[in-house]
Amino acid sequence: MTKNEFPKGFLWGGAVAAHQLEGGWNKGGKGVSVADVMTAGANGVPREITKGVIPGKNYPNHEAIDFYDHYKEDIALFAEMGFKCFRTSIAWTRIFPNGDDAEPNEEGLKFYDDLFDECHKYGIEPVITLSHFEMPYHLVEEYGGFENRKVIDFFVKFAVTCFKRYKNKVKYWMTFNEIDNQSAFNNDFLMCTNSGLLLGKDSKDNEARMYQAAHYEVVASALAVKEGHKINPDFKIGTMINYTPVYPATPAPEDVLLAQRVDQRRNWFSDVQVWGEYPKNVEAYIEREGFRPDITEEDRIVLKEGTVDYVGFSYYQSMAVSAKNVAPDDLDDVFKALTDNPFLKKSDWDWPIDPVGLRYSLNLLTDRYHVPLFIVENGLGAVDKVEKDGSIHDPYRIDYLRSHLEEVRKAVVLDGVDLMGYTPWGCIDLVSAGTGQMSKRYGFIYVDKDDEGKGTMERSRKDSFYWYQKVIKTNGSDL
Ligand code: P53
Repeated sequence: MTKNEFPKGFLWGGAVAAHQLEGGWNKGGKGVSVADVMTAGANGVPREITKGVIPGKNYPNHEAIDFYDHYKEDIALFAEMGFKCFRTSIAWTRIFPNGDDAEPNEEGLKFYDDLFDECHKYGIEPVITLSHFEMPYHLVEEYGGFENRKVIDFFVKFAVTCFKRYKNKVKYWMTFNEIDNQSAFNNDFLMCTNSGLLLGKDSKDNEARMYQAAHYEVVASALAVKEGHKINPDFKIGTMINYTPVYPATPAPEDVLLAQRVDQRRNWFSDVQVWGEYPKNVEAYIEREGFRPDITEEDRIVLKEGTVDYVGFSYYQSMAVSAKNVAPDDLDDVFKALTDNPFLKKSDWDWPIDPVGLRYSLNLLTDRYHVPLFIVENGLGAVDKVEKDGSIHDPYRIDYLRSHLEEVRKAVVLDGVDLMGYTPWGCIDLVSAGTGQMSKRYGFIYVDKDDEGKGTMERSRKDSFYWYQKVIKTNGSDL
């Protein structure tokens, strides 16, 4: 490896999630997922979660960018950029439309067979998230989502069905996308997408509900890992967390302690999934607060038996916390601790931009977990302008990705971090998860569609497309 090159076989690619690009929400026997009952929000305006699909409302995921009917064309463009891998998810509702169906839906299974075949045609390795904010809505209505132990079995059945069907087509898996997002237990969107929990206006005990649901989820994940390794011992099955390093606002010891506490509250999910047991601080907190009444000895054994092979994570930003907002011992909702970091610029959606934080995270996760890492999301949501001649100049996106990749390279080359690959988020423009907008774009490939759902759906290459093509071609030595 020369000084500036990434390791041989490094998995360069891009990342998406089924519900954010496929569309075809009711095609091919697909059932309604939680993403199908979320309306379009805006910058700072949360998405509404409706009770079922209500006619006349704007549900941007229903059509999304119609990857369902465009995937061949889109994968050809990924291949043109030189992708070695492509991260997407399997929409649970294409396989089990209601979640509790006795038999899987063959048409849904066939869709992913074709999609994976199309990837392999170009030597692109699929990297698959099993559950990326796409739980069958029926499981929410009928069972209360992951608050119900029965949902573990439904998830495991879904996972095993996929593992068996695609055992020769998919090697890299992740169980739940950003499983740690639910640490924001007062956030309607994140609780619904992570665990199928509906909070409601007068909802009490959100924190207790989260710890119970999340426990069932880590058990479900461990069972899936265990079964997956039996089906194909070569599978690499990872966790997937939204890693956001936590900085103390100042060197005041209370700030430092608070930063540690916030990190503990957010990042225990992957601790359990990598170590096979809960960290002491979480056990103590749960005990003290009386959360998570249902945990069995058998669960603890399963957690030990189903530890993950790698840590996949998204990286967008860092956070800073101040004990002026909340004392370390009074911390419950981590959002209360947040403060501005005056050293960082922000995106148009107010996400602090912190490339060095990515190097810091790669080192921290390596020291903490001793397993390979995989950056499965990173990127800048921005408004793009199409010029009269059809070109799209997005130097801000190139700058963002370049500055992050420079830090990644240092982590790999100088610090010895074992990194499997890099898949920037939304390699093709898609529906924003947080806001439901099309105008918050991440792609190298532009899709002609606006927030009202209007446009030709035509795909075109942005400047960043050619930049990323060069990055891959030179294995990261020319950023
Ligand atoms: P968007 C924030 C809010 C919702 C989902 O986000 C998130 C995050 C980021 O921490 O997680 C991931 O679309 C997620 C993707 C999502 C991406 O971030 O709100 O895994 O599904 O699209 C970017 O700009």
